[in-house]
Formats: sequence, C-alpha cells, structure tokens
Amino acid sequence: MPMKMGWRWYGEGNDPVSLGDIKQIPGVTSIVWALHNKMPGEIWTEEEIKHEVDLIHSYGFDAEVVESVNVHDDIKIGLPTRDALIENYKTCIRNLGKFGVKVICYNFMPVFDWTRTDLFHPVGDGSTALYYEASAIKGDYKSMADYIMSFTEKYNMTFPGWEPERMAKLDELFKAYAPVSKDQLWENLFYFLRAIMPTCEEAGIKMAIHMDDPPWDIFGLPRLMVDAAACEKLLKAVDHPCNCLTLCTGSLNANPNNNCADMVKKFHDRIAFAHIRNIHHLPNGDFSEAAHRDCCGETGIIDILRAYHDAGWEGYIRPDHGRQLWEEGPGVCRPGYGKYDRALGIQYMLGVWDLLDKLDAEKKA
Ligand code: CS2
Ligand code: MN
Repeated sequence: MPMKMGWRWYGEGNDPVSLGDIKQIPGVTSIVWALHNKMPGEIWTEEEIKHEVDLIHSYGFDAEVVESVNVHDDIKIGLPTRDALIENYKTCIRNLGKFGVKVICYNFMPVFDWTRTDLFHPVGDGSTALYYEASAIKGDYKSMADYIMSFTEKYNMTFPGWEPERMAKLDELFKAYAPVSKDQLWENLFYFLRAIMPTCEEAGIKMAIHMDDPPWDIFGLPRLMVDAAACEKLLKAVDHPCNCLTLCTGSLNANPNNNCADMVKKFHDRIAFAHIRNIHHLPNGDFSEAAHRDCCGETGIIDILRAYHDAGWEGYIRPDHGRQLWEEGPGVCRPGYGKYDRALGIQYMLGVWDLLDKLDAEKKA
C-alpha cells in the first residue's frame, strides 16, 4: 500500500478537530499542515516550523505535506517587487526542507481561492455541503466575497486564501490584476517556478500546484489550471521533476468535461498530491459537493482510485471537502472540513484501495 493517506489540519487552537481525534481514523499517516497565521510573502522561520512538526510527530504522524505556502499577489501580477518576494519564498522552501517536508501545495489563482455561493446547502438528507449556483456568480464580486467573509466575522474563523487583510482591499486587487492577461499570468507562473526549481531540488521538495476551483474564469479574472491541456502546458514549460501537480478532482470536475481518471493515467508521474472530492451536477449548471462514495456524484471516484492504483502511485492523498454532518452547522467547523464526512471518505477510499491490493495479490498468486 504505497500511497500515503493524509488529513488537512488547521493547527492547535485553530481547528476544532484535534490530532487525537485524527489518530482514531484508521489509515491516516500524514498531517497536511500550514502556518495558518502567515500572510503570503512572509517568511516561515525554522523555529515556527519545528514547533508544528514536533507536535505532529508526537502523535506518530508524518508532516511531509504543507498546504499551502500561498504565493503573494505581486508574484502573480508580475510586479517589480516579485524578486524579493520570490527570495522569501525560497527561504520558506529551504526552511521546510530542513524539517523533512517533501511537498508544498500552492495555487496561482488571482484574488480568490475556491469560490462557492452557499457553504451550508442542504443535501436533502439533513446534511449540508458547499454549493455553486452558476447564475449567482456574475458581475458583482462583492456580494459573493461579503457572503464568504461574513462567516469569518461571525464565527471568528479564517479560511486560507480568504485572508481578511487581502479581502479588505478587493477593489485595489482587482485594479492591480486588470492588465494581467491569461498569457501574462502563465508567464508569471513560469517565471516563479523557474526561479525556485533549483532551491526545491536542493531542499528535496516538490511544488504541487492546486487546480483552479472552479476551473474557469470568474469575475473577469483569468484562471489557468483548468483542464488536461493546462496541466500538460505547465509540466512541459517547466520540465523539472520538482514541478508537480495537486490533482484536485473536485475542482476539476466542476467542469464535467474533465475526466480525472484519464488525467491520473496521463500525469501520475508528476502528481505529488491527490485531493479526492466528489461533485454532483445539476441540469441547470449548478453543482453541489457530495459524499465520496462513487454513486453520490459524477466525478468517478472508483475509476480515479483505480488509475492511481494501476500506476503504482506513491504520492500523498487526502479527502478534500466533505459534507457537514450531524451537529456540524456554521461555526462548528470550517466549510468542507468537518470531522465526520472526511473520516467516512477515507474509509471509503481505503476500502476501494484494499480491495484493489487484494485483487492484485490474487492475480500474482
Ligand atoms: C482546498 C484549496 O479547501 C480547498 O478547496 O483544496 O483551498 C487549496 O488548499 C488551495 O487552493 C491550495 O493552495
Ligand atoms: Mn482541493
């Protein structure tokens, strides 16, 4: 069983789920962590990293995956200040490498990270899930941002990629991105990666870019990591073994034309980190996030797992968003990051994986 099962954890005092809780989920070996108090561009010091890694190790988990070291907007926009910020990013890479980190997940989405119109949408069985109403994402980015930030204000809970300091300057951010075409954004991404690859090699760290969520332009902002062609373009442009992907099935399959199992078959050598999330599509173009069980959505979870298994893939995998179950209403957990549905998702994935292992062993016997 070569793949390593992870759990995204927001840190002590910042996550309602404890490391002790996670320890009780059979099969989890890796804690996916970050210094969640850091703004993009800040240096992660050795002392801060050591503190977090020691804590994770004390529960018997590895701390080999960081999600995310966020990339400063000036690097994405391509401003003259980017070189100094890239130096800071390199310092973070070196410092993380010293404590055994192997994979850094990041994204290159302008302004917003994941975008949804309802964070607690009824699924129909009493649980809730993140939901995207296509017609609600139109010209006015403010109402969508205000809606998501209202949770931060009301429940004193921050969401990565939705830093209040950045969101307070939304108009300025949109102005700064206005001259950045899609081609320019690609160039800025290549510039960033080419600059950091030697440091990654020295530190033994793979950079794993997360797919754009959802995988299309929003509010006039270009989005890059949207399909197989984009992955191919990125991997070819910076053809270095440290330039890798975080293949997030939920982000990609928001566009039902994206066949994630095919993408695994094609890119498995360069997928350092797998996010497994299931999507249920509605006829009007809306979509809801769904339980991990294959038949609860249309993402093709079994085919995706089989593609990883057939490839002998040895990367890190984690359940991505789950639904909110039982008492997990607003304020109880971060949207998508409750305790129960992710634990159920892990058991489902491991069930599929164990059976595939057994079938292989029987074939060999
Ligand atoms: C995550 C992303 O919660 C999520 O949707 O998959 O926010 C992911 O952490 C970032 O895009 C990676 O930088
Ligand atoms: Mn993801």
